[in-house]
Amino acid sequence: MKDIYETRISKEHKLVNRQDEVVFGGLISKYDLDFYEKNGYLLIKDFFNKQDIDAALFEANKIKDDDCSYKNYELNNKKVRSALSVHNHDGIVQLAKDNELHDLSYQILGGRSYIHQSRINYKSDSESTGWSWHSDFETWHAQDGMERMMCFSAMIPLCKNTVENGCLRVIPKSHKIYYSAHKEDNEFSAEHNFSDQKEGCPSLSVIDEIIKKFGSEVVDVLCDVGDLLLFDCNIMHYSEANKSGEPRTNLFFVINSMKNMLKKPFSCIIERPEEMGHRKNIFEI
Ligand code: 6CS
Ligand code: FE
Repeated sequence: MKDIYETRISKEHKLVNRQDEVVFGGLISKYDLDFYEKNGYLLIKDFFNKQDIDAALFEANKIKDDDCSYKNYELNNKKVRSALSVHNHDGIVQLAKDNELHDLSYQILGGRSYIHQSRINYKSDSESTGWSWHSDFETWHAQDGMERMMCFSAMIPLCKNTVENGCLRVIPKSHKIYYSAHKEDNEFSAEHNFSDQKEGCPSLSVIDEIIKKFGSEVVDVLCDVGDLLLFDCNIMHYSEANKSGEPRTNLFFVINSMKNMLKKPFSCIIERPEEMGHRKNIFEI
């Protein structure tokens, strides 16, 4: 079958139109899914109660220092960058089971869904690095075998997100175009790409082209504790390092449609570890 989101195959990159809906269940909702459909993200204020978020932050700090969780490390100083497959932990699982979040997922994806990836990103101090410009979907397609764009991230800030501490930055509307990446001369390991993405990232001139194409500006997504940020799997985003002097911790559930469960990676020989893209341990939403 033809791969409609081919990437990392040819020497040249391409920008191609998205072939999938953004909201599969219709736009009538008490939340502004019309905004989500058009812009590729939606910040919902005061979605969770603060005690639940405090419990999740407490657990996130415990996970950072435990010996059993799967973690990814900063390349320069070997400090913990992310912990993966965290959704079954006490203090976190109740957020993954939140009924309102489940209703939203059903509405966006038009049916049943599951957690493709859950992670905590720790930007602990000034030495923790940000993330380069990318579309998550490009990575998940190439490296995990996610075929279609029927997936989104639910980001739950466990700390306030500010410009100084490296909040997420997005290009509104960019989820409607797909960056089909050029093939790099070298292949990097799953771990290396997670710590410092070397494959699939567009150059700054491509980013400028996308910004001009949509007449958008880069938006700093400022969040408070209790907020929920939804963003489409294909929105172009990045984030800066944390320059605030205080740690900044965010929790993510990546929610994929049951109709879109992983196939073989589309542009990579070896499947990534289970913790980076669930195939066996399916947590239904
Ligand atoms: O490789 C991944 O799955 C992760 N990497 C990036 C750059 N974005 C999101 C994702 O969790
Ligand atoms: Fe990302």
